[in-house]
Amino acid sequence: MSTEYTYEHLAETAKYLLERVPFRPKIGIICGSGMGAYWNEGSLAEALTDKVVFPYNQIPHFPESTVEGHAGQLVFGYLMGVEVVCMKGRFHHYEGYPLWKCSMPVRVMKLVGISHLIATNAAGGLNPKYKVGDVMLVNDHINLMGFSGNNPLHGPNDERFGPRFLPMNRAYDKDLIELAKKVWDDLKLGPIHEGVYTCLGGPNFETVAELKMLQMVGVDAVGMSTVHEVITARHCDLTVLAFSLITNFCATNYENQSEANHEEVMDVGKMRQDTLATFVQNLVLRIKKL
Ligand code: R1P
Repeated sequence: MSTEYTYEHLAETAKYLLERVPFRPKIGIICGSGMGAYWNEGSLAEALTDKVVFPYNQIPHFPESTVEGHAGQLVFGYLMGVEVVCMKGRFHHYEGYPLWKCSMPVRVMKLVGISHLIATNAAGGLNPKYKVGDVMLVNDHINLMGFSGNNPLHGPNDERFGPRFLPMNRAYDKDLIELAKKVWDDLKLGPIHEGVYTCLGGPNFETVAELKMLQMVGVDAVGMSTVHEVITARHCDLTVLAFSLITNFCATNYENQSEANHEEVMDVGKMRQDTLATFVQNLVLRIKKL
């Protein structure tokens, strides 16, 4: 973590929030582009009761959302009676933020008391079995930006957050994946996938050659987030579940005339928001019982 935000800075942020929220959340939920980051009506954050809402620009030491139309709110509340905190919108590297800044809210959520993190994202499907609107539980990732040393944990390590060196081979909790599959099946929501996610820097979508390469190395879904948040979450010992909503299918040949665009990503998110909200509501109920 950069020395710009010390443990004390983030403890100050957590104190500010805790002084204004009458309960402690158990589960943190990052609502990405496919889950109401950009809209209110029908979004998961809207379903919370007894909400306490903090616009990001009013939280001490928090970055500001720069994506147009991006809500940028931290919402505390109850989901099916379970204490949660939702990030309504996240920070991306392409907005100009270093990765440690993109993922600092994960540390803040840890400091306000969460033990579990549910990270959601919108992603392009590379696995030919996937269809637009499908959900993929992330069972692993490839930290491509990390290959060149761009890592949220780069810089001095503060042991109060976690160790200098950390394993990542069990980053996505197997029990939570099984629980999520069971919840999905019990709700009879159709097929659900498990696969490998990767994050590129964005903001441009991928070239055909890049997508072909990613497919070759075993990537099932590609986006521009989540990986650095999960690294930061595992560093401070949070139990992690992540899933991708497949919002577009990646063109891996030059004959395909379709072009990825953000409007399509949001449209598919809106189309699937009720299903995903039902899924997450039932999931948090089950996690609470663990
Ligand atoms: C592109 O449409 C946007 O959707 C995804 C990409 O990362 C990018 O920001 O958003 P989330 O990963 O925040 O869901």
